[in-house]
Amino acid sequence: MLVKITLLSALTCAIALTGTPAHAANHPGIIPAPLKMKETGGAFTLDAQTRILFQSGNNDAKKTAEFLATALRPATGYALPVAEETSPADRAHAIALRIEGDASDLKAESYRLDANVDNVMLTAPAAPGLFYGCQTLRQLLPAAIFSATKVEGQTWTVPGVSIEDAPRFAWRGMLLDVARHFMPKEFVLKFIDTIAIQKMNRLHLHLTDDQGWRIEIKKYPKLTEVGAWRAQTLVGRSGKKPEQYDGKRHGGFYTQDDIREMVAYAAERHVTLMPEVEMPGHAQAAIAAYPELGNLDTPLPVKTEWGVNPNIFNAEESTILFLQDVLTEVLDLFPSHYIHIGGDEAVKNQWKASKAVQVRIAALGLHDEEEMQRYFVSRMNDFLTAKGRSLVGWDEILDGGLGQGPTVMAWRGMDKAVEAVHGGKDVVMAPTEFTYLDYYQGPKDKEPLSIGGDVRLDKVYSFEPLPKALDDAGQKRILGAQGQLWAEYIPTPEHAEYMAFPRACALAEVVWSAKDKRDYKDFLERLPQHLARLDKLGVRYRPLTPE
Ligand code: TNX
Repeated sequence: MLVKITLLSALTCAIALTGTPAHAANHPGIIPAPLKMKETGGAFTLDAQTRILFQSGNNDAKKTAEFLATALRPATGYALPVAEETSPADRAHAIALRIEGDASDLKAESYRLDANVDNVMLTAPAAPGLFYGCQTLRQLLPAAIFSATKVEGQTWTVPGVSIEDAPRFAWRGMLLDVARHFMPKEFVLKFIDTIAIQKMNRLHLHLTDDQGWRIEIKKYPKLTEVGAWRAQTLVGRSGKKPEQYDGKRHGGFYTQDDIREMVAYAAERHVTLMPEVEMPGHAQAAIAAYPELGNLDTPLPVKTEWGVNPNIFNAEESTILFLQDVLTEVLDLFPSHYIHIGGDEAVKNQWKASKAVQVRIAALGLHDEEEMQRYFVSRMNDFLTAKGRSLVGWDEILDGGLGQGPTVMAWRGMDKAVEAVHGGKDVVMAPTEFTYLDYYQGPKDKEPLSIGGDVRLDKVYSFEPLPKALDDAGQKRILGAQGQLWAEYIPTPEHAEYMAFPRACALAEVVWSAKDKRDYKDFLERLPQHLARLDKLGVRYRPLTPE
């Protein structure tokens, strides 16, 4: 019996071994692909004696060493003490972290990693780079290192490598729409963790929309008492008649303490949380809470269906001041230099029909409703600039002729990015065609209901963020790119992960890896190893399908 079992396991083992292509086992599947990587032979083995050293007197190195130890302890079960390096001799059988070199611009995020039989050396000019070096080190270990509980019988080897790495773009982001469907704080933390593993550094939180207001504002409590809850939600696709609703109250919001916790958690992972407070459109939840912010005499409920919406903020001075009060609290919570004020899809019919708005347009000496929106945005721009922050808006803020200063998020196409740069603005690329991760990622009849479109993994991977129409100086104004997880048809965290991954893995490589390092075939060979990591993290990604 014993013999039989042994034979059987030997057989299973052999099948498992031959099932893995030889090169995959020793070709570390790092995502995003590093700038330069040389396999140098041999391997470092992490064991019960391994120490994590930080450069003497350097607090950034110490903090990063502690992050690394915390990341490596659960799966290994080792103590991995963090200690100050007193002499180079300490490095024997250790992982040693040092901060040195030129930290200007993108170099602050660069790092160098050398692993050999004796030790692992991680050096970077600044804390972010050192952190990314740690992320690469985690990926060089077996995928089981991402397990939350102790893994028995695993040898923790790091292949001998010499890696030099740095990002291509400074803005490597994801947008999470928590307004259409509220996502619990715990999920947001997990999402931050997952994108940080891929060296992404921005999470754009879409906090307010027609269907929900998700951030506590102390001065205006009804924004969440009323605005965070909708009576029910449309079932199925928008526009399908007869409309059907689920009859279930939906909502939720983050308290200011929740926000502080998320911001701090993200900061430890070198992720900046950028808040978005939408104006003047996508405002119905706020108007439901405070009807005086709207254009109609009749009260409005928090919206229960999807789509572009005529109910926008009015243009009164009191409304502008209300929103500046909101931003004051938002600025206290979010240290992000960039603050997003939306600006998209503001249908102007109510402004056209409103006597009060027309009076205001005339009094301000403006020509039309587009100029009114420009005025609205420029008031927010002045406000944010005075506070040392910078306004970001969707590319509609270009309509009506806004001056220099704000940063434009180009979603309606590459042309919008070119127009913005020619108008003297910095741009974050977010085109629907490549970065809308709420769009279908496979054949429509095989995928869960989604808003539409078709943005498959290869499409995301093929995205080139620098528009050809720009010269070198113009291309420097492209800060980077981000993926959009609009959540009309994403009701749960599980579904959000299904839509985000693996497409966000492809996007991470688009924004981090050098253009000449991008190779879709090679990415697909590395991807299964990365998905094995996501498995250990409990990320419910969309499995790869042969298509
Ligand atoms: C357009 S992108 C929107 C969002 C929707 C999204 C759905 C943008 C600035 N506005 O409000 O959620 O399409 O794909």
